[in-house]
Amino acid sequence: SRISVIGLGYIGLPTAAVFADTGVEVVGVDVNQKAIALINSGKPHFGEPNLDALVRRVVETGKLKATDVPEAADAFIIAVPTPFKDGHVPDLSYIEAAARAIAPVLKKGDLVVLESTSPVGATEQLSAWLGAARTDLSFPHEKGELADVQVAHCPERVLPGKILHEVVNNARVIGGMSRRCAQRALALYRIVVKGECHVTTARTAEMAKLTENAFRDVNIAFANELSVICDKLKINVWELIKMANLHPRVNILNPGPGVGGHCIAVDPWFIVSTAPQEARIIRMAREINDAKPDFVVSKVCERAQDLKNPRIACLGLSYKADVDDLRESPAVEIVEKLAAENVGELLIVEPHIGELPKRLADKGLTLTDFDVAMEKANLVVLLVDHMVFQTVDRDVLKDKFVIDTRGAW
Ligand code: SAJ
Repeated sequence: SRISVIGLGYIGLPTAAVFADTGVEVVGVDVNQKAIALINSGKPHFGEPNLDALVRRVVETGKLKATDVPEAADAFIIAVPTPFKDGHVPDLSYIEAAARAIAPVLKKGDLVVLESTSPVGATEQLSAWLGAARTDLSFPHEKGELADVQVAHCPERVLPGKILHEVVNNARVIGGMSRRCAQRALALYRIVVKGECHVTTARTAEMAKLTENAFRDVNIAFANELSVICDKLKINVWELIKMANLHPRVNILNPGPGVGGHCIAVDPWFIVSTAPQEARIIRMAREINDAKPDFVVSKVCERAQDLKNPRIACLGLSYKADVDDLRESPAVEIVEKLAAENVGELLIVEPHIGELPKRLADKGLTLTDFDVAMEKANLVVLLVDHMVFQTVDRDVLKDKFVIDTRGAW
């Protein structure tokens, strides 16, 4: 059998490679020509532990190839972005484009699985788009007739940094448009998944994924709210949380500079947009976490005012430790705002990237080497708890003001 993965990003590429590694023939489809060329030369176009070796292997054995033109397959896995538009409304245009792209090569009995995190109802919408696109092509009298392809939703749940382990070992929720669709998808995932697989409806699977990320967001918001309260009351929030967590039924997460990444900072809005009256804690958690970067900016500005010539080392730009992903990163937002406030010289350190994103480079900012930054800085702001920062010799920090937004030091 032949599998096609539509969208070769953080989820699609590892998924395609893991399937290909079992000996299945996999065709990866993407619109990004640069990514296609890199993958076909055996290299991933982003950093993820152990992905380099795997992609090289499956490209060399000919089991994985990348292209921009969809080809016939027995199963299609759609792993395209689902961002939101203004007003936090989900943008399903990439799913619609994927449906249109594969419609001409779909044949009766094919399986189409949506992996992208999606608002409730998106799988039904995908099914309708596929039906419309397919009837437009050759069977105008069958408008809306979908029974000949099987559609399911199996949301990805992998943690960046541990993708290859989690793609195989995590439990999966598999929601079908019908029972038969779910069973077909189950058989597909069984090829690679060692974790438990639970079969349900597409709507439940959609909501399950959103619920997981909203749960984490609400819990991080609780920690972030505590950090702001503790700042006001002059209490060390890290010590406080450590004490509270000694209770057998309390498990508070870590406060930080805000919540980033393309999942937790986005997905809860998909619940809010479908149930705006009812989703109250979920909306509030988003607002609390989104307000945290401004809180950090005001703390840095306050500190900088005490310095004659503020030279501020900003350590880390990625959305969390030990990844190179800057999407929705609170650290990027903080640095951008500090630059706009003109607080002083900014020394930006991010060992995981080679160049600054355009929005920062356009402000005249540049990347600085860690040692150079430490030599110059009189104020150090730790934004990301990368291992390389956690393990620095604390001596380099003496005689400097330190703002540790992660509690790593
Ligand atoms: N964060 C904190 N405090 C914490 C934990 C996290 O401030 O105690 C911050 C991180 O620094 C980061 C953000 O939250 O900015 C999110 O990081 P994360 O490690 O919690 O999660 P992601 O976004 O990398 O991956 C999540 C995972 N979901 C859950 O753990 C419920 C992953 O399993 C999902 O597959 C992924 O979202 C996704 O793709 O949806």
